[in-house]
Amino acid sequence: MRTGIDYSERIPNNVDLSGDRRLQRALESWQPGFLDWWSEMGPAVGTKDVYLRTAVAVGKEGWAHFDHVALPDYRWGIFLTERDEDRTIAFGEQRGRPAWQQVPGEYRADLQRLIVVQGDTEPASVEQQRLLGATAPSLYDLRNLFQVNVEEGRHLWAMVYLLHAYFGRAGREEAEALLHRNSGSADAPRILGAFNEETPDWLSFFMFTYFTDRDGKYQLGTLKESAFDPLSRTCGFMLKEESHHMFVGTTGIDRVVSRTAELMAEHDTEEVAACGGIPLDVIQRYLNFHYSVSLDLFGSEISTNAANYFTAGLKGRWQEERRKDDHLLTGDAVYVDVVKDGKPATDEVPALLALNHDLRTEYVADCENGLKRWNRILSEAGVDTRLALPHVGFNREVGAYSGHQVSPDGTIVSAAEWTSKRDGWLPTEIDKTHVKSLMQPVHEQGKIASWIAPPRNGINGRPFDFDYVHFA
Ligand code: BYC
Repeated sequence: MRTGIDYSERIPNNVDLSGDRRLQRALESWQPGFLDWWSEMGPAVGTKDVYLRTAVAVGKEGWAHFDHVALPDYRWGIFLTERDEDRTIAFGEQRGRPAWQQVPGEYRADLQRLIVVQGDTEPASVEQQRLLGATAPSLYDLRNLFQVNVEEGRHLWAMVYLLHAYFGRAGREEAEALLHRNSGSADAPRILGAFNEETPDWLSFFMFTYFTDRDGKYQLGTLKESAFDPLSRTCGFMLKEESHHMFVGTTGIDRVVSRTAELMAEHDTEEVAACGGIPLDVIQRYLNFHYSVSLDLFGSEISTNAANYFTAGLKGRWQEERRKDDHLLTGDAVYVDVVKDGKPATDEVPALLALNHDLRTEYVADCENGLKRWNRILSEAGVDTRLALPHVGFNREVGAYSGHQVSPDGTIVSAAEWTSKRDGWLPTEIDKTHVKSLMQPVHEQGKIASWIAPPRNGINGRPFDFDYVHFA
């Protein structure tokens, strides 16, 4: 297999597309629909060019090339990590057998479903972020928005390739449907809840890229373990790109928190709204919202779907090969969250049924790292207030806590108490209006909006005041 990527091809790829004329033609006939979708749903801001990262190889070193690219010339391609001829299945009933290069008939429907759900999230996030370009706080941030969006578009290509190459006519139909569903649409919404929410401002964008893209990291990590080798290799390469998206979220929230702390010190007040900043309690409410809707993306704590996917070898656990057990889990039991007698409690259940809970637990521990960072920034600035993750049961619509009203500290409260306290816990209309009022574009090189600190470093060794974007 070639590892370098040839950009003179209509669809750059490292899967020898030209060796399969039928598949190549099928994907070429999907391409115009994708380009129409991008021009209708991609970033709504006219640019001459943007300083973007493009994948040029899939190896460990030097896989990316940075340059100014005119968006009409941007090329989305199909890139899988290199094939390991000796790869064996790491878990489930077929553990130890060679990884599958084709889809076994009995798992066709389940694998297709997993790929469609994964594929559906990618264009959804681009749709959600469509209007953000008009209010970017700096050229650096605008460039990052474009980077995230073009790569989400590429991740759609990744799933569409699998659907076309391995799932026949049904796969081609699903690939079409991926372009027809739309985030927030009443008639044809995206599949998972969080992807139908709005991302109307940059604080939401940073929260989304911190919390929701991080679900992506964990879900892709489990699909990378899949016995279906092309899916595993596709997700392996997507994960490389994904880490920049989470970096945008992590450092974006760093910079908002820093600026808020700076304004608090300068004006000796927590009420920084009047000084053009975002108060810490507003940041906390945005965090509560994005974390809780992202937790819903893990499905129910107890899930026969997840058990079946695991036993069949379709979807593993986070870092499956590092786990010290039999990778079958038939005799194991674990504790999961339940609600008992009106209180959050735990119950012992077969480990196989608790795999969504297992993955969510890994995710929650990872999310805590962000909180540590942001609280360190506050502490170093001499601010006593701390940000915190709300309880996992807070504001949930999927799983054990759905149907219960849980406060951020984990107490189950009455519907009346929830309603009376909700405005202290989730973003209010006043919060959103204030944040929106701050969203004034800053398009001057080296300048930044009032509500956010500049980044410590630029992209690819460039300074913050680099000309990341040229406008049309
Ligand atoms: N919304 O056994 P259950 C990313 C459905 S993000 C709506 O509880 P299961 C990205 C479920 O489909 C990562 N429906 O859960 C981030 C099932 O329906 P059926 C995306 C939901 O199946 C940022 C029923 O409820 N990738 O990459 O174990 C930017 C019972 O299901 C929801 C994946 O999610 C929900 N939240 O797990 C860009 C990986 N939750 O089948 C990109 C692929 C559950 O009975 N997907 N349901 O009709 C999966 O592994 C699983 O489908 C889920 C659900 C983890 C989502």
